[in-house]
Amino acid sequence: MPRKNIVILISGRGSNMEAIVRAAREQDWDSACNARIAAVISNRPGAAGLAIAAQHGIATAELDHRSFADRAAFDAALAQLIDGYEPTLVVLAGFMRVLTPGFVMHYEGRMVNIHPSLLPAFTGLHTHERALEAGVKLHGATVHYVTAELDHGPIVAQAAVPVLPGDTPDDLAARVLAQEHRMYPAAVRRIVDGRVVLDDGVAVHRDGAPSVFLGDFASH
Ligand code: NHR
Ligand code: GAR
Repeated sequence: MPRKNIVILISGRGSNMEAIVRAAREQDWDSACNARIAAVISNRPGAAGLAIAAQHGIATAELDHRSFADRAAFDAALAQLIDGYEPTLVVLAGFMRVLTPGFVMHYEGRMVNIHPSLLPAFTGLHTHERALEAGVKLHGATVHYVTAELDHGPIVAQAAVPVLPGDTPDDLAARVLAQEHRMYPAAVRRIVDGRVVLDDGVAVHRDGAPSVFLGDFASH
């Protein structure tokens, strides 16, 4: 069977990408599920995550969205770059550009994102700040398939954390991020293993594998 290639798209720090790369190495995805991280691509030149990926010996590429006339032109070039790696799965990890419907359709059922909220609450940007303003007591992150409608695709897994009195957006973001780093590698592996299937717009875990991740609630 041909090797399953995972292509990760980032825009910045790349800590979720790094968590996936580390899990792939520690769990030997190469032998365990015939999968490898084929490339890490950033739309922002010099993104910190690119250096991390390179240190792990992974192919990297930069595609600056500012050098393209419009979103469609950027997305066409991005798809060409990605398809050079013959991806089984495209993973958005802190990727900050909205993707056009044509691009999304091309990767339908084989592209996932991690969004820093418990969807369907708080789609879009500045989620931690908005969660604090809304006074929610639970917050978290969601792994979902990417569809044309922003942050609305089928939900693969969710991680919940408590919101604590006095939290700043940064405090909350850090608590959520720790759970993202547990959840995203596990979710990607399950998808690559074929253990997640889409049934009428709902992601179903075939072996009952956990799709819920909980932060530390012990003291709250
Ligand atoms: N594209 C589609 N079609 N559907 C989704 O669900 C997508 C997507 C592209 C990215 C990630 C998403 C998130 O998890 C994601 C999901 C960027 C923006 C945004 O408004 C919104 C949501 C997400 C990512 N970006 C600005 C833009 O004009 C730029 C902001 C910036 O550069 O800082 O593209 O939250
Ligand atoms: C993560 O919290 C991710 O959920 C969020 O940005 C952070 C990226 O961190 N994604 C979005 O906000 C997408 N709009 P990372 O680059 O260290 O993985």
